Amino acid sequence: MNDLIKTTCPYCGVGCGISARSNTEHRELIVKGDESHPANYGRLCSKGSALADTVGLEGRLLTPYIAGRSCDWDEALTLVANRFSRTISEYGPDAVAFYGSGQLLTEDYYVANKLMKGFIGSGNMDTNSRLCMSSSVAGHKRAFGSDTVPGCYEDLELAELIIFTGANSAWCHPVLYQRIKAAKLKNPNLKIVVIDPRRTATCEIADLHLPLAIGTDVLLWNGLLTHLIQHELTDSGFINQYTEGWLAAKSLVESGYDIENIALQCRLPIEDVKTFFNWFADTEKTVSLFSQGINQSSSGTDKVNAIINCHLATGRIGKPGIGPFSLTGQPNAMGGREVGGLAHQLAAHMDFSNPNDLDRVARFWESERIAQKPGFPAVELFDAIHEGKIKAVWIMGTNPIVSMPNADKVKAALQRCDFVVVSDCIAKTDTTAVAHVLLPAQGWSEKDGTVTNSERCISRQRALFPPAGEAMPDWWIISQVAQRMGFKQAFDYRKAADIFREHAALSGFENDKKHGLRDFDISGLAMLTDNGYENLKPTQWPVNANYPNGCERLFADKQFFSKSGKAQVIPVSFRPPSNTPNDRYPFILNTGRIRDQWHTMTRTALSAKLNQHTPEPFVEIHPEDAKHFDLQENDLAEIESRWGKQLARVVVTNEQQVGHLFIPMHWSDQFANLSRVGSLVNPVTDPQSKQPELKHTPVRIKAFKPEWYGFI
Ligand SMILES: Nc1nc2c(c(=O)[nH]1)N[C@H]1C(S)=C(S)[C@@H](COP(=O)(O)OP(=O)(O)OC[C@H]3O[C@@H](n4cnc5c(=O)[nH]c(N)nc54)[C@H](O)[C@@H]3O)O[C@H]1N2
Ligand SMILES: Nc1nc2c(c(=O)[nH]1)N[C@H]1C(S)=C(S)[C@@H](COP(=O)(O)OP(=O)(O)OC[C@H]3O[C@@H](n4cnc5c(=O)[nH]c(N)nc54)[C@H](O)[C@@H]3O)O[C@H]1N2
Ligand code: SF4
Ligand SMILES: [Mo]
Repeated sequence: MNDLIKTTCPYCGVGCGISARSNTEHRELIVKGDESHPANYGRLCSKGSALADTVGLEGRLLTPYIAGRSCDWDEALTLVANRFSRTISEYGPDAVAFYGSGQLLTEDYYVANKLMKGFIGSGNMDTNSRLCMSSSVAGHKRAFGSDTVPGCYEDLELAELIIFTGANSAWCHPVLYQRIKAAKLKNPNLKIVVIDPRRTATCEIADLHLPLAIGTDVLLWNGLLTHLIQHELTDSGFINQYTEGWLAAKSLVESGYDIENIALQCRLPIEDVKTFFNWFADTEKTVSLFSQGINQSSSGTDKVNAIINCHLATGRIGKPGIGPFSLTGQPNAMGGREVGGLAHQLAAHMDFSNPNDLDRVARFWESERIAQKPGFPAVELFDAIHEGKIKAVWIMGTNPIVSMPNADKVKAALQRCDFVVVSDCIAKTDTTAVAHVLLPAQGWSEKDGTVTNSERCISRQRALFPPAGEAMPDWWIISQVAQRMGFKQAFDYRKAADIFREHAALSGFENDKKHGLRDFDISGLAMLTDNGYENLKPTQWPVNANYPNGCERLFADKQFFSKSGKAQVIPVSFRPPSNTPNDRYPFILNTGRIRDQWHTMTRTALSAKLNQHTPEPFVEIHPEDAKHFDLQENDLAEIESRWGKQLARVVVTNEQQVGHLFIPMHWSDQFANLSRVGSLVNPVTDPQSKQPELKHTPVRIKAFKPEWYGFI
């Protein structure tokens, strides 16, 4: 075994540190939690612990391919560069697009974004983070003037009330959940509230579970704000000095959000709603954790602001043990926000909405062709491909034929697109199946770079093995194409450290009182030597002259990043989801995750240990509904929406509410036909964030009788 190497887990946004020993000859690996890493202090969950099972060469994409034929790098890169250049010269820059991922490293992501927005000159770079974090991004920008997650993990151990809302952290952020569980054992005063339509594993430590009707979060939080106002429990000193918009928000919630009405519409017992309101009112040290039950909604941005409003109304932000806290999903969801992976962002927390930002980034990149307007967000991007407006697309580190809503349309769009390039580590996925060119990317354990977790902590991922076959780092692949498109100088990177330094320098470029302050500033790392990068310890941004060693908690000084420097209370009113159940589609389909699988299972399915519990797609249904629709446990059921169809095994459980179904997002057509839940999911999006409503689609369900029964 080789010497110990420290790296970071490639799964969830907790961002656990790993200490690994590898045997490069046999591609064997021993992983342990890194005891010195501030995210996990040595802990790992089932997925992190099983990483050694996923690093074999089986199923890997080992060489580039053109139209199913294996080829060398030069031929593939030249073809990609030529086809993109030709499409741009014939149809303009907006006829091409990149679709990236929060599973790319910061360095990869930075280069992809720079090429599309800075040099191709189109805003058409979006990412799977649109499906994941964009409502939080939009909510933070509205409230703080910046996309800031102010708190840190330590706050969870200092809190006396933790609210999990739309977050099943026991399964999705397991090490954070374990930290909270340990904190509760130590501090019996710590109360836990779970707000989730399902009774999830997270409820195991809950003192109160509020199984609200899907999509009604704004009602509940506006109800809380009303309660705080009516009982004079707001912090008027903080509101007057440090916020704007209070009166508008206050007058909006003063009618219609009384507790009886809230309980009725959210379908919650009034006593439980009262308990929640009283606990919040009485507990200064409150952390509100939120994730996809909040973000993936047609009112996702409003849900985020409804939560933040209650924190601003009570001055509960920027203090130890206190704050609204958006959990990031992917290992580098936060890094993607830093580099500007979403189609409306530029880079380094600058975006198209500010002409000064546009000019600044153009000067920094020394580019004369920087895009002038935002590109298409994910759902519209695939629609534009379907309509033939976008004629060449490059997909990197994501599997949209499985993970997008209205996924059959996404598949059809890619099948009819003139030129589809896919960079992946795995040879056979639903998306690689429709690619004209496949580019083999180095995966976790081979690639080198940085990721940023939910608490803004930048950690290194380090190579443990030589690359699989001819796989190359994503940043190298993108830079090589850029160079062949004529942008040699701007993409002449030799190593990941070169890119990191440039990204760090941009974050500090004209980031001052004179030009306007931006929260994301790691200029303190811009001069990092190669050796310094190699040995970089986990560090929380900002890292600059004020915070040379990083900063745990933002907004301690109550300075926000809006024009006035004040936080914004945003008046939000409840809007029900646009597609509601009807006679034809009487159920609401909710979707999400299970403990032992990661997304579309390209990696976790390689581990026998992780696979053993749930071999097939399943649908959870309440016993009453099962009875009414004549479904038994283990039956095969057909679930159908206006958009598509899926087959799944029936699981009858009281954890579901009557009228709701739950199907995990993980299965793809690599496992069986009609396995993708994305086929069913409606493509409705939030008007601000353009994030799709992945947790609310009207569907129907019936027992599936295979046709061949009829023939026997
Ligand atoms: N095991 C595992 N862990 C993962 C992942 C994985 O694939 N597998 N993926 C990672 C990624 S990318 C992400 S984004 C995170 C996601 O982490 P989470 O957001 O915690 O996971 P989800 O299961 O998508 O959804 C959370 C909960 O939202 C609830 N919900 C649905 N609708 C509503 C609603 O209207 N209101 C409220 N309050 N709740 C609602 C659902 O019932 C569900 O239990 O997990 C990360 N961690
Ligand atoms: N119905 C429903 N749909 C959802 C969700 C939901 O809750 N419900 N959640 C949404 C959310 S939050 C997310 S984040 C998405 C996730 O959805 P996806 O991003 O589509 O899912 P993954 O399976 O993680 O896809 C990652 C792909 O990148 C490859 N890969 C891994 N590492 C690398 C690398 O370093 N380089 C390259 N080039 N490729 C790599 C993997 O092999 C895999 O094929 O799904 C979204 N879709
Ligand atoms: S909690 Fe997340 S980051 Fe930590 S080991 Fe598990 S999957 Fe990896
Ligand atoms: Mo995500």
